[in-house]
Amino acid sequence: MSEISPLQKARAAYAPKLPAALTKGAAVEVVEGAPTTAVADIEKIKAIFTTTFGSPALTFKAGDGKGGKAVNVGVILSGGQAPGGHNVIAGLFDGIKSLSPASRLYGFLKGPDGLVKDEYMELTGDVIDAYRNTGGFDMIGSGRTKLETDEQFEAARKSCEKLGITALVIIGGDDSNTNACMLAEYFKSHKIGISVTGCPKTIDGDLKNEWIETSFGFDTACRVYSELIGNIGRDANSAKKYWHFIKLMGRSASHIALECALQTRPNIAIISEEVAAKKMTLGSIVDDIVKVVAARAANGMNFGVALIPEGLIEFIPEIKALISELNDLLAANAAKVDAMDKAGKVAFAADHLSADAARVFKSLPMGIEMQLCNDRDPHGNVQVSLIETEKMLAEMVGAKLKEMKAAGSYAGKFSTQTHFFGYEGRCAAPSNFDADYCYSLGFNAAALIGAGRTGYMSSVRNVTKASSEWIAGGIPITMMMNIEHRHGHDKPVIRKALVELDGAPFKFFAAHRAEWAVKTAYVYPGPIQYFGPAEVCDLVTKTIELEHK
Ligand code: FBP
Repeated sequence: MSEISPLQKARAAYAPKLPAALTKGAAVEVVEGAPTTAVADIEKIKAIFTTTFGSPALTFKAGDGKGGKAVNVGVILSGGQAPGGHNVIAGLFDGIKSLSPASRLYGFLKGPDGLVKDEYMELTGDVIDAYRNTGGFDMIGSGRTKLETDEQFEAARKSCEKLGITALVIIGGDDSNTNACMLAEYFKSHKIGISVTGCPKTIDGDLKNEWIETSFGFDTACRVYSELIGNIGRDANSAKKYWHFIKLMGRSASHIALECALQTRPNIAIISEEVAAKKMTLGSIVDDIVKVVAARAANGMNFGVALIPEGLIEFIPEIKALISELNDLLAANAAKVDAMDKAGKVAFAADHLSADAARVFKSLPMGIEMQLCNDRDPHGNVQVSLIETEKMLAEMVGAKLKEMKAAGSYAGKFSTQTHFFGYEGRCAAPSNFDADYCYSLGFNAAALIGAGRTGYMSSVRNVTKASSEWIAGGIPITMMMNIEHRHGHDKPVIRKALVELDGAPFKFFAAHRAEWAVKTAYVYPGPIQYFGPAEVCDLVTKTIELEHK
C-alpha cells in the first residue's frame, strides 16, 4: 500500500462502537416480531415475492458468546460512493470471524458486474486492516449495473457456488436493495442455498423509513459540504461582494440541501419537494431569490449564500413537462436533428415545441437551451444531472435585477460565484457516526447470516442515543416496497423517501428561513473532528436530531 497520511494512520486505530446486542459476537439471540406486509400494493408485492414476503421483523439480543458455524460470504458495493462503505465490510468481516475464525469473505469487484462476471478477491485480515475507518469504495470498487435478470441471477449463483459462498451482502441504495430482494427471492424460490442481505447506503439520504433511520454516508457527506458552505459564508461575509450559488448533490430528494441549510443557515435554500408541492414555476423561484437579494442590498449587504438541490429542475412542473416534450420531439426527429449544429437544434426545438413548452424554453438562458438540446444520454434523453442549475439561476436572477435597476426599483450590486459540491463529500473519511453506524451495519449483517435469514436489510436503530442503546436487527426488504410505474412497466421498488414538508426538519427550516434570508446568520461548522470531546466528535445530523425530538 502507498504512504498513508498521519490522520489516516491515527484513524486506523479507531475502534468503532457496536450496539450492545452485538458486543458478544454475531451469534445473537433472535427475537421475531409479527409477520410483515408492504408499504402499499400488498397483494401485488406478495404475488411477486412468494417465498420471502411476510417474514417477521427481527431484533437481536446478545448471544452467549459461543460463536456459530463457519460461513463463506460474498460482498458487493453497488452505486455511488458513500463514506463508511469500508467499515461495513470491516464489520462484516469481524462479524463472520466471530461466528467462526474459519469463515471467509470475498469481495466481488466493481459492483454487481464482479458477481456476474466472477471477478473477486479474498478479503483477508491484512486487506481489511488497511481500509478500516477510511472513506471511498476503492477496496473492491463499485458499479451501477442492475442485477435484475434471471441470467444474471444464474451467473451470480455460479460465482458463489464456486467459492462455497452461502451468503451475499449487497451494500447499496434503494434500487440495489430492491434488486438484492429480487435475488433473495430467486435463490429461495429455486431452493438455492445462498442468503442475501442488504445494507442501506447513499449520501442522498433517501433510503430511510420507520425501520431504517438513515442511510450511511449522509452524515459525513453533509458535514463535508457544510464545512465548505460555512467557509464560503465566511468568505462572503468578509469580502461582502459576492452572492454564492451552490448546487448540492442528491439526485432527486433534497435531504442534503436541507441538512446543510440546517447546519449552516444560508440566506436561501431551495427545497425541491416544496417547489413541486406548491407547483412553483421557474419564474417564481427566480422572483423569490430576487426578493432576498434586493432586501439584503437595501440593508447594504450585496452578498449572500444560496443552496440549490441537484434534482431541482425535475421538480419544477413546467420544466418537467418541457423536458418530457423535448425528449419526445428530439427522439422523433433524431436523424434530422443530429445533422444540425448546436444553434440549429435550439431553433428547431423552439419552433416545434407546444406553445407552453416553447414559452418556458425561451425563458431559459441560452447556455441552458443548448445543454437541453445537446447533452443527451445514449437513449436520447436530457441529462438532467448535468444541467448547471446554479449558473442558470444566477444568470436569471442577474437579468431580473438588471431590469429592476433600469426601472429604479433596485440599487444594489450583484456579482456571483457558482459551485457544485458532490464528489467532494462522497469519499471522505467517515465521521465517528458513520464509522460506528457502518461497522455496526456490517457486523449486524453477519448476525443475520448467522441466523440463517434472507431478504432482510441490516437495521440499526435508535441512533440518536449512545451506541450501547442502538437496536440491532433485520427488516424484510419486501416490507419497504410498493409498486411504481417505471420505464413503461409496473415494478416492485423500495419507496424512496423524499423530504416531508410536514416533517420536523423542514418545519424548523421553514420557521427560520425568513430571518436567515435577511440577516447574516451563518453558522460555520468547520471540518469533521475525529479526536476530541464528544460534543464535537460524536454528533448526529440535524435531520435525525429533529426527526427524533
Ligand atoms: P447512489 O444513489 O448510488 O448512492 O448515488 C447517489 C449520487 O451520489 C447522487 O447524489 C448523484 O446524483 C449521483 O450519485 C452521481 O452519480 P455518478 O457517480 O454516476 O456521477
